Amino acid sequence: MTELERKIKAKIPGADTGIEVKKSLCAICSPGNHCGLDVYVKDGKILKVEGTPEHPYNQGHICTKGAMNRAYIYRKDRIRTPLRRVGKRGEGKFEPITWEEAYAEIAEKLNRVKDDYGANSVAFTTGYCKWYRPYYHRFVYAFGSVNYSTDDCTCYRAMVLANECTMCRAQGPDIAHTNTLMAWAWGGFYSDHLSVGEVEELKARGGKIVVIDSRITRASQRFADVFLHIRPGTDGALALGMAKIILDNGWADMDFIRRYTYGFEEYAAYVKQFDLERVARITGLNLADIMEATRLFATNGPACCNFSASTLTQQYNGFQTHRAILCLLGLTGNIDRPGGNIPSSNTYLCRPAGFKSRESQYYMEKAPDLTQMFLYDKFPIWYEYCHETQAITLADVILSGEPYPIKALYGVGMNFKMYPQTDKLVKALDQIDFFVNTDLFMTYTSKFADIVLPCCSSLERGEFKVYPGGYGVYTKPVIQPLYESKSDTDILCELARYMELDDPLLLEGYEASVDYIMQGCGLTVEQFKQSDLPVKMPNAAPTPVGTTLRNGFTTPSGKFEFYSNVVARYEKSHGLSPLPVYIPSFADDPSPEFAREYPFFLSAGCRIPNTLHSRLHEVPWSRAIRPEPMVEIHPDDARRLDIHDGDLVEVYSPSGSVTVKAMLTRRIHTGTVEVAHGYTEANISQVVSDQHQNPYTGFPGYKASRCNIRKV
Ligand SMILES: Nc1nc2c(c(=O)[nH]1)N[C@H]1C(S)=C(S)[C@@H](COP(=O)(O)OP(=O)(O)OC[C@H]3O[C@@H](n4cnc5c(=O)[nH]c(N)nc54)[C@H](O)[C@@H]3O)O[C@H]1N2
Ligand SMILES: Nc1nc2c(c(=O)[nH]1)N[C@H]1C(S)=C(S)[C@@H](COP(=O)(O)OP(=O)(O)OC[C@H]3O[C@@H](n4cnc5c(=O)[nH]c(N)nc54)[C@H](O)[C@@H]3O)O[C@H]1N2
Ligand SMILES: [Mo]
Repeated sequence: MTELERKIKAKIPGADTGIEVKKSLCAICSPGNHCGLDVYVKDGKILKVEGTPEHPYNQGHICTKGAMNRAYIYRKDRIRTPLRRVGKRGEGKFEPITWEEAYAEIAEKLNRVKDDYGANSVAFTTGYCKWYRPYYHRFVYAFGSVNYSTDDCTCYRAMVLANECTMCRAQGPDIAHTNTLMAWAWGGFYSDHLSVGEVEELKARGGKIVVIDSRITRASQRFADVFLHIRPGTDGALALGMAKIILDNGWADMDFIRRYTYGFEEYAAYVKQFDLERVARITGLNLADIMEATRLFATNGPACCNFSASTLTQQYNGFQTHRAILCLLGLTGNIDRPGGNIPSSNTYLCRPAGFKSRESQYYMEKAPDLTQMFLYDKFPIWYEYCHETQAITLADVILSGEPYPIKALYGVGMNFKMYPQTDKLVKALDQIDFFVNTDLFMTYTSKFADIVLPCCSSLERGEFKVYPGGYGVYTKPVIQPLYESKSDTDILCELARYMELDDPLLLEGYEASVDYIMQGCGLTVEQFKQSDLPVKMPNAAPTPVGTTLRNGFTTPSGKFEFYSNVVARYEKSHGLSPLPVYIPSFADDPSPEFAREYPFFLSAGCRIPNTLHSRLHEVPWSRAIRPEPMVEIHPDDARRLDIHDGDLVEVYSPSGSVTVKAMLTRRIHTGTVEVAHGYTEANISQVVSDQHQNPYTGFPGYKASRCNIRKV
């Protein structure tokens, strides 16, 4: 009996079941997780999934979403064949076509736009899915267009830009060796389940935890020694106020500041404005709590802080809020030392794994003239560091035809609902001649496409993935792709052949590209495929703590920059500030009339445990947990507006509205409302203006934008 058979027998006693347990990974949620899965398969069908106990990363754990893999993969709206639109855009009428017809038509149309208008007139974009990105990026550059964009235009990248302008690209908290954690806008229980374990351990060994959140959460209730229940969008003021307290009390690490930092004098002078009373007024917190949180952080070190992948940066002041928080770590010397925040380098797909790959070289060697990206002049910090178009204002670019017409749009997992003021983008589509989308499901967005291509899920394909600790894995399909679906990289490769792209490596396919990217790491795709589980890379060598302090930061001064030399270049031209300033979340429209008409602050998309963005709302199991989209309202506001639990309420702004049921809760502040995102029947992104953008990064203000509510 094989080990596998023994395992099945142990789990299903007495059975000669014909069931095989195969290894794969769950790609439903962020690339930061991608937990190992044991998939039970019989007759080519998935029966159920469990976490893989011997997987080095998740060690058997999976979350609510991971447990839904089977229901997700067998969603009723899986696309079965390539489709050509026969009805109006959005109507959902299609005819099935063959892959050959689809490729031929796409190749012909895209190459025609390139001939008539130039390659940049085809915009390429992708949603949240990450696994095919380097391959897709190179595909776009091989075609000759600079217009490659991803969900980075609203997620993660702004935090990375703030890191880069302050210290280095990637960094993270060393919770295993810390004494105090600042859990700042940390949604671990819902958004990052594997991060909870080490916080539990910190608590168990007597460490201190400060939770700073705009709602009462499971983390605030379970972990907080001090809980700062802050008003949304005011975190920058809190961070600067904490800096003043640290300086006034002599808690700053002056030795660290002298040796490793730049611009301290200017920063210290600026934070003087943030006295405790003013900060308490702005944030809605009480003085004693702010004092106590600051004391713990500054005197019970080493201390560290999680990073907020999107929440704190999806705000008008987001970039500077993240910088202000980093500056607290610099001020107390909690950088690149055990228990502080440690610089790291990403290996592949935003994951640090302790070895280097040639990921960016792989696509950058084909890059066209990047200064031709649209909005190049508008968000200089973005374009300083990022090799992608900031796509949030895609609708404006299409509608204005500036700086050049966009005639075709090629989407891979594109989801309009990710974009603020979604209807504007939908309207802009009228001016696009040709739109292709690739997805597993017939989504709201795909209904607008001229050609829809069916891709398959992670359990139906092979993909490469790295994990912390020096691991890499190349998965094998556990079932055949359903219907006529294919893996995204196979689709792109076959299309590249039809388009006659001049790129032999790309035409060789995904595996050859992975080999190119991982060259020098010690293993090839063929060798990875020998193992069902992640294998340790022979050449993995984690960077020791303290290396960055020794070698210097990646800023222009080589120091930790309180005063950013890169931002300073755009101070006069763009009105940007080199210091981590606090600007209220409605500085772009501070008029009293606007505040009167739209008195509520909206959080448009707090994470909920039963879905990832739009992906699981259509899975019945997930719907059963939360059958309808809801707006959360504080009971005091509800009483004033005569709103009761379950009443229909319109949430609106000048940009749009949704009508949803009210859910009364004391977890949030009065004057704020929260609506989860990704629902087709109530798309909250619609209510957020696409012009309400962070001036440094272009990120939309999904958190703390203004709205009003009324009973309908
Ligand atoms: N209102 C609001 N909007 C937001 C946010 C918010 O908080 N509030 N958050 C922003 C953030 S942080 C992010 S990351 C984005 C997420 O943005 P989205 O891109 O909207 O994320 P998803 O809905 O997960 O995925 C998009 C599409 O990819 C498809 N898909 C899944 N797997 C695959 C695959 O393997 N291949 C292909 N081709 N397609 C696949 C899914 O079916 C789905 O239709 O949303 C942003 N938009
Ligand atoms: N279940 C689930 N998990 C996900 C996702 C998902 O859609 N569903 N999406 C994935 C993606 S793409 C991302 S980017 C991450 C995001 O992951 P997180 O950053 O964890 O996202 P949120 O849960 O929106 O926000 C975290 C916490 O910040 C709080 N918060 C909101 N506004 C403010 C504010 O102004 N100040 C402060 N101090 N706190 C605030 C929220 O109440 C919440 O408790 O999640 C990933 N994981
Ligand atoms: Mo995200």
